Amino acid sequence: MLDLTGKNALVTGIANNRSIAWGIAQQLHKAGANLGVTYLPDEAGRFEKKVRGLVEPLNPSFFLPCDVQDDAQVDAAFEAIAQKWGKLDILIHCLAFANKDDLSGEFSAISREGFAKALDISTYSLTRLAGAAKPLMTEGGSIVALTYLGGVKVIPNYNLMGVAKSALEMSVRYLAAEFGANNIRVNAISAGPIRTLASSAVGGILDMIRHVEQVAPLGRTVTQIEVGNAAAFLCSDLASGITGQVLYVDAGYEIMGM
Ligand code: 0WD
Repeated sequence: MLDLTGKNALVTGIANNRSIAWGIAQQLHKAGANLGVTYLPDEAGRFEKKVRGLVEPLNPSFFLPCDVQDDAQVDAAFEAIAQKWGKLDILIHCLAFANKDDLSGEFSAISREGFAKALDISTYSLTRLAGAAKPLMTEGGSIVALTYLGGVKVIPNYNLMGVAKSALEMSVRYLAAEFGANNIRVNAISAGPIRTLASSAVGGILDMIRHVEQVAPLGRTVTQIEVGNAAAFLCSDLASGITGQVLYVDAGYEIMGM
């Protein structure tokens, strides 16, 4: 039933084999989608080498640098997608950044620069990428962004990223309202805590995971593959009536009051 054969899917945010985006890429591939991958370039080329080797078995149609803070790179990536595929069906937004100092300590100490950078990379980038994807989604489409409970409730140390995720979830709703006329659905997955490069910057991530293991109805946190399965569902025709939603993939933690 879940079939993405012939769908062209752009996956952002793969940093290594722990990345949630890697779990999503594998499950989209398994469901039959053609993959295109963008990575965050750095001067030493570390990411490029690592990520290229990782995604090779999934035969991506292209592998492109795309720092979402750089408009020229975003435009070049979508130009390349238009050339290669003509149409795009799926966009996965799976990236975020905040300075480590802004993920601990006093919330009121967050700097103007730190705030602007975190919101630019983690939040505005969804709108920027969605705007670039829209003209290529000529047969409708599905956009999925990754969020976290810290955008709805106060989670110790999540601090600035909580504001970024809150704004991201609202961006999902505004984009869904605008894109509905083009049959483009926009949703978010709110994932439970998973050990990754990005989450290691959040102070006490292991304590968060232990707490979830004690409290969540399923008695554990989730895996990248489980998030990937939910993303594949949201991108498939099985979810054709779902847009503007935040789907919790968190072993049920969100329903608990204590
Ligand atoms: O517990 C978790 N890990 C959760 C993560 C729970 C709920 C949600 N999420 C979200 C994150 O906030 C993010 O939106 O999932 C998404 C993916 O995060 P991840 O898989 O935990 O983290 P990671 O594997 O580090 O991938 C994020 C990547 C970056 O890695 P680093 O660690 O180097 O920042 O986002 C990319 C980069 O590859 N990235 C960028 N990509 C393009 N342009 C940029 C940028 N400017 N900055 C970071």
